[in-house]
This record gives sequence, C-alpha cells and structure tokens, in this order.
Amino acid sequence: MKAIEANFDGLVGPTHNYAGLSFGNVASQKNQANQANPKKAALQGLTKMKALADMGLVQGVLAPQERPDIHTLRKLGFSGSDANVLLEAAKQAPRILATCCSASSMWTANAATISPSADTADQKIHFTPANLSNKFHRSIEHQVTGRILKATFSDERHFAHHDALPSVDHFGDEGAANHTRFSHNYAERGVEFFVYGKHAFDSSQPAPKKYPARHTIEASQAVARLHQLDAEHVVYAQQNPDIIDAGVFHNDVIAVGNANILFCHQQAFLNQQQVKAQLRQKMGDNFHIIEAPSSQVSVEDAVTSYLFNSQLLSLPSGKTVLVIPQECENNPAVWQYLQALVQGDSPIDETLVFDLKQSMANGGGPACLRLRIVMNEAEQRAANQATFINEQLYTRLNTWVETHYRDRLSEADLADPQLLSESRNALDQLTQILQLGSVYPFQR
Ligand code: SUG
Repeated sequence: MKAIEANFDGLVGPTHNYAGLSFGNVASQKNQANQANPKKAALQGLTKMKALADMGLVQGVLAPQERPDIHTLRKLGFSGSDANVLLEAAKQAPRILATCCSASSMWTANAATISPSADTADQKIHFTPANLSNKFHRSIEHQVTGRILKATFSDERHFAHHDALPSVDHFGDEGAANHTRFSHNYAERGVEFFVYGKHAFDSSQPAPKKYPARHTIEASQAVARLHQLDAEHVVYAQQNPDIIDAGVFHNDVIAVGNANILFCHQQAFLNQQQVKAQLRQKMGDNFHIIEAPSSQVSVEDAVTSYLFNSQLLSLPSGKTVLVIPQECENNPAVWQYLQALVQGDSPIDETLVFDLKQSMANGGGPACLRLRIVMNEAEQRAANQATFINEQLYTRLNTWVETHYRDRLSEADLADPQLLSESRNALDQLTQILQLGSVYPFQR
C-alpha cells in the first residue's frame, strides 16, 4: 500500500509570549520580555500549513494546550477562584505564572516520537508523547498532548498510544526533534535514527558543560522498545556536546533527514564518521549525506539562521524542497551555501522561504512547528479527517484566529483573567472545529 509523510503542525495558542524560559535556547533567552503578537504568530503558522497543503502534501494541524494552566497552578498551592489563582501567582511567583502560560506546545516536533507501521512489530503506528522533563513549562504538556494525539488518531486497529516516559532527567525525552526516519520508500521498513544529548547512567561519557543536554540515550532506547522496533534497523547517535553548549538544544537545530537524505552540519554528532558509516551500512545504496562544512557555515550561523531546522520534503512531483525560515536569506554565508547547494548536483532541488519570525524569536523554526507521521492510505483514512488542512479548514482557522487572538501580549498581560476566558472560549470552539471532544481540563 502506498504511504506518504504527513506533517502535523502545532497551531500557535492565544498566549504566545516571550518569557525567556528555555535556558540553552539562545533565541528564547535573547527575546525575553519582548512583546509578542499571538495573532500574527498563529497566522504565520497557518500560512505555512496552507502552502504545503497546496503543494500536494498531506498537512494536518494539532490543537494547542489550555493556557494559562490553572490546573498546574492549583497543584502548586494557588487557590480560590480562577481569577484569584492568576492574581496570587502573579504577585507571589510571576516566573511560575509565566511557565504556566507558555504556548510552547506549538513546537510539535517535541510533542511525541512516532514510528510508522512499516517499522513496528505489530504493524501499527506507535506514538509516545515526549515528557520534556528538562523544562518545567514544557513538562506540563504531555498529558494533554497525549489526549490530542488520541483524538486525532483514535482507531486502535491502526494506532498504538503509549504514556510519556517517567518524568525525570534520567529519561529526558524531547520527542521527534531528536528522531529521524530514513527510508527508500515510505511504505517499506526504514531506519530509525535516535539522537540524544547524554547518558544518564554512565557519567564517564561526554556531556555538555554549559547548557543542559535535554535528552538521554536511555529515553531513546525505551521509546525504541515501546515501539517494537527491530534493533537491526535502529541507529543511535550522540549530539556533539560542544554544539549543545553553542545553543543546539535539539538535534533538529543542526540536522534534518527524510527519505534517503541526511542534511547535517559537519559538527553535528560525536564520532560523526562512525555515525555516517552506520547509517550508510543500514540504508545501503542510494543514501545521500549532505554535510555542510564548518568552513562555509559555522555552528553559530546554523543557530542564528536555523538552516537545519528546515523541512526536507519530497513533493508528489518527485522534487525535493527545503523549507527554510527567512533568517537563512538574511545570513550571507548561509544564503550563499544554499544557493550553491540547490544549483549544484545535490538531491535538494529548491528552497522555499517562510516568515516565521514570531516562532523563531522563541527558537522555533519550520521543523520545530511540525510533527511528521508516515501513513499508508488506510491509516490516513482512519485518522480524524477534521484535522487535515484544506481550503475550508484553512479559512475557518484564519477566521477563528482573527476572532479570538490578541495582536500584542507581554508578561504583564498573563494574569489578566480576561485572557483566560478568551483563551478557553477559543479552545472550546477549536475542539468543535477539529472534532476533538473534551481534551482540555476546563472541559472535563
Ligand atoms: O523548547 N522554546 C522551545 C523551542 C522548541 C523548538 N523545537 C525544536 N527545536 N524542535 C524550547 O526551548 C521558549 C518559550 C519562552 O521562552 O517563552 C521555548 O519554550
């Protein structure tokens, strides 16, 4: 049966803001306290989704989380009416309030790790929501993420859902941002490539010194076991610890892969030669590795431009395109490298540039905004059809954003009880549009 790679983008939530919550993510820290524009952020995301759907790709959308997260604030001892919870949190612990208001679930590359049915022993698609345990504001996503994934892929004949791994640093799991699946044909068994930042149970192994390694090898191995993958078709690689210290907090900031292509920086992995050799051995002939040399693109250029946080897409026409953020155009070294790449004899035919500045300012590029799911035709039919982007859904979601979103938001606005009710009202309608049922705590 024919299979395709679908991209499910995260819809930016109504509380999108810049709170500087992600130590080790240079953009998040740099833009702390800047004013955000949630409406623009959501529309920028929708524009990308629609453009890819128009190119004949299967494009889905995943709903955002309920924020402010009153439920978590109550767990932390704030009480009274919802308005009082917000007020007290703002007074006593404004940073905790900010963590409970982040729209960070928009970066669905961190929502979960997905293994297609061609790779799993029971021939179902397996989903494991990422615990995101390294950052408090993200560690409170996985439960609702799991519900949204179940509401989008509910048919148990095709889809197997696991709980997130235990939420501790030993099993820190950042999901698909550190996972790539290679194949010669989407319908056939592929090679799953798991990238981690450190070993949790072996302190003799190298690790970054300045910024945290968010993801452990033990987490990757657990996900591979849960997904019933054949060890013969799995490769593990450690991120180069030095580049984590330079701001590469996820592998998808320094490498992207799809089909039979790996596009990465020369310094992406520890023991890079060995990693490449393993991938070549498992993928066999006709596997392409495009390695950007440090002499042409520095790690710093990669981090500021998000060159590798691109979407490497195989179009129905047979062309391969690289979806990049505008920041690549603005970086002369990166732009020159890209021009030479598409004009030369690389397997990448074209670049497609998007303005995603609202998300980029929090360290989220095109690839962060999407979760990839390889599906065959039966699986596509079994998924929730109301979540696939087409002309009608695009128009409906644009109107929904225009109706419910603010065009400016700063930290001081997070305690506004009006924002909570606007946000809940918007999400209530969204669950109807996307036919998700009651996935949010306020609906239960
Ligand atoms: O986890 N930023 C996100 C960005 C995630 C990008 N995803 C991938 N690379 N796949 C993070 O660091 C910043 C929120 C703030 O500071 O307000 C934030 O959470």
